[in-house]
Amino acid sequence: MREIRTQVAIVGAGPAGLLLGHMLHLHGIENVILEHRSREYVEKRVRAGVIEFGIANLLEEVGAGERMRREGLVHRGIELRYDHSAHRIPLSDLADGKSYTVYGQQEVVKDLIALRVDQGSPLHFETEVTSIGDVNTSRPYVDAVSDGEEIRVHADFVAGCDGSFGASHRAFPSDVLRRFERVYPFSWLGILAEAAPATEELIYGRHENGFVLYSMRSPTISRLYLGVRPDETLDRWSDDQIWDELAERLSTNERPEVNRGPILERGITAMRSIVIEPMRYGRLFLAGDAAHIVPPTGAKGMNLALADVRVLAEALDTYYVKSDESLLDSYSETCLERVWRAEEFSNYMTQMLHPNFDDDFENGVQRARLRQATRTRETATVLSRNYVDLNTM
Ligand code: RFL
Ligand code: PHB
Repeated sequence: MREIRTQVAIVGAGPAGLLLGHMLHLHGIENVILEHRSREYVEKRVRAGVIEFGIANLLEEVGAGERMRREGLVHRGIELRYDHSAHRIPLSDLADGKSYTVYGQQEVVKDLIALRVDQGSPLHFETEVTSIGDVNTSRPYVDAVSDGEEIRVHADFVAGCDGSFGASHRAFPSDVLRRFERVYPFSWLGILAEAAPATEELIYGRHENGFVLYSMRSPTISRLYLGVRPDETLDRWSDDQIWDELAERLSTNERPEVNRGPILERGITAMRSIVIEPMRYGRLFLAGDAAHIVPPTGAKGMNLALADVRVLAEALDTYYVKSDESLLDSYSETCLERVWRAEEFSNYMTQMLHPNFDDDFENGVQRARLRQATRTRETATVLSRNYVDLNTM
């Protein structure tokens, strides 16, 4: 077995693990990142697209925001569509002038990997972490396998940034860990298409057939989603059926519908809310999707992940500089307060925009919520603040 010694072992090279590695590097803290997948796979995985105001500033402050500032699309509002009419929420006007940036998660990941490679810091792809041990001692370790070779990384701390299918939380004893979960009775069918977006701002729609979202990645690439049944499969949808359904759900009396084009990518995502408490056990810290999942309706997942890492990087720096463990001790509590706020907002957006096919009372409540969000300044203000900057306000 090959043995490596470092200060912080990081499991996973998603946005959370990569930003943590970079911030620790800036603080002069040695770290090793272990990633199960290949570099190519990680850089191509199409996921989130919305970056909050404060998180965009964070990326810029740490030197990882240059291309995002150049190529990202700055948005100041969203549109809510229901009952065949369109209502703009002027997010920036209602949230102290703040805006959000549309920039693909895989672009953030590419930028962070490029920085890491330039710095020459260790980042091992195709290296699967199989277990994490001794986390309740001052010498935890991480075991991994790479191309048949076994590796043990000895570290002062372990960061579990291994996402929703990760295994790091298994190192928590079962009587310590609590898991809170809600499964929603729908999934999202998402497409990435080579087509100029027919809208300048994101559109979230509630149609009697289901949820719809019009998003984008660039002036020539659109990203759209349909709410579908939880057991839906892609083979039941031809390209034309997808476009027809999008057009129908987006139709209003006065607006353009969709611009069609070749579909580059498609996928189905189940919708869940999960929180794991606590986010720390001994010297193992969870961050990002490894600790919490939100349904994508509030666009919070990546933002939450990056915000966790900011707290963790500062806590580790304080420990190494001042031998002060107080921020490590408060890490879980500090993060969980914000995590539950994001869970609440994501749940609110999800429940408001996905019609319920079995419960007309619920449908009446949803439409009342939409009217309130679009007609009442106070409600629109809360929605705006949560949408543009929940994680750093
Ligand atoms: P990731 O990105 O899942 O990265 C975890 C990494 O860990 C690796 N891994 C392992 N490595 C080594 N050994 C093991 N045993 C390992 N097990 C796992 C994995 O290969 C992976 O590379 O987690 P991270 O860093 O916490 O980042 C979280 C975000 O990816 C996630 O929250 C967002 O994508 C959620 N999300 C959105 N978030 C937003 O903020 N705004 C959005 O607009 C938004 N839209 C979305 C989304 C997620 C979606 N899907 C597909 C779930 C839209 C969709 C459709
Ligand atoms: C996306 O562009 O992929 C996107 C945008 C907003 C969301 C979810 C996903 O709420």
